[in-house]
Amino acid sequence: MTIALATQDTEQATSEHDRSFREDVLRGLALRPKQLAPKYFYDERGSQLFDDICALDEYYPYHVELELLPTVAADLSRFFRAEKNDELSIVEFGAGSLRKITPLLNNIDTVKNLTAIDISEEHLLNSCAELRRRYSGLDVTPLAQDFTLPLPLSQTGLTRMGFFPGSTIGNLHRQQALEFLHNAGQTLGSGAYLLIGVDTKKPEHILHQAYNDPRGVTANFNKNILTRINRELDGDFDLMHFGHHAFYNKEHGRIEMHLRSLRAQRVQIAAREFYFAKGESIHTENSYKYHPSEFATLARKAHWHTRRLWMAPDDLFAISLLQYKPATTKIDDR
Ligand code: AVI
Repeated sequence: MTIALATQDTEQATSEHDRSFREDVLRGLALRPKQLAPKYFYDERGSQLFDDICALDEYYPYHVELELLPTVAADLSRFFRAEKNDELSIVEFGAGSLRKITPLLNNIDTVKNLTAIDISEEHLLNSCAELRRRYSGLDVTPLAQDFTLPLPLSQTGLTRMGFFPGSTIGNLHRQQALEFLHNAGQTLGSGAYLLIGVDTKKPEHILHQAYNDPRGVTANFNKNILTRINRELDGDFDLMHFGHHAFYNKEHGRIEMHLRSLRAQRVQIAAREFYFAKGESIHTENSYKYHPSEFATLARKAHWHTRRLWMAPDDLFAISLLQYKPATTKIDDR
């Protein structure tokens, strides 16, 4: 049975993941400036905190994309009919709570199966179980893995469409984003589609509010990475002595999140000592914002061609349908 097999496979992946977590943390905190990879935010608690962020009015990317998706899905349904793609297989990268898939499943009646990939296993299994209850005819396979890597997917004979909502691609550096797009192309195959949500450049005060909510949910999400290090790597971070710091870096076109040491302090992790000067920060996340044309150029470098583009009101968010054509095959590139 697909689900049991996928779960078995993930056991090995989980221990590899634990090892790389330790190595990445020790390496990242030895760098100047210190840094931690944002993928490590998402343990069970971190995933829950991210869901809480999505419930905030200030965090517009979530609401704006969700409001746009039914229109996108209705257009897609027509698009695939016109392209004579009868049945669809969707692969969601970084599936999380699987809430964004609902407008697609409600509007496109040709989706036969869904492979949901996410690094947070427990959260993923719960979300998949819920989805199976709601869509009884849908074949749902969870894969608890790092979605940025190429994955061997079994052949279905159906038209494949990757789904990467939420502007999670913004959390990757440009080079990493290119690698992701390249790997997604390898995973999905030539001719496959990718529906991707990308946050846009916009007035700074909107961005600032989205990453500095007054209730401090984003601050807790940021600090949770320290709690995780304490628990999983025998660390002794005192969360009271670190502050959340998020700002828009105009030169790089990205929101940066940091954890700032509020005093000079020493921290032990996995029997190693790290010194923090007062005001020194750990860079925990980038969230790149793209003009749609900037993103189309990036995607094309990885052989993904823009077939459709939907913009949210006030250009607050963009959703693109890309198609993968790695060789010389010509496609309609409107
Ligand atoms: C998951 N990702 C797209 C979010 C973002 O906006 O970059 C993560 C996040 N960080 C702080 N708030 C939300």
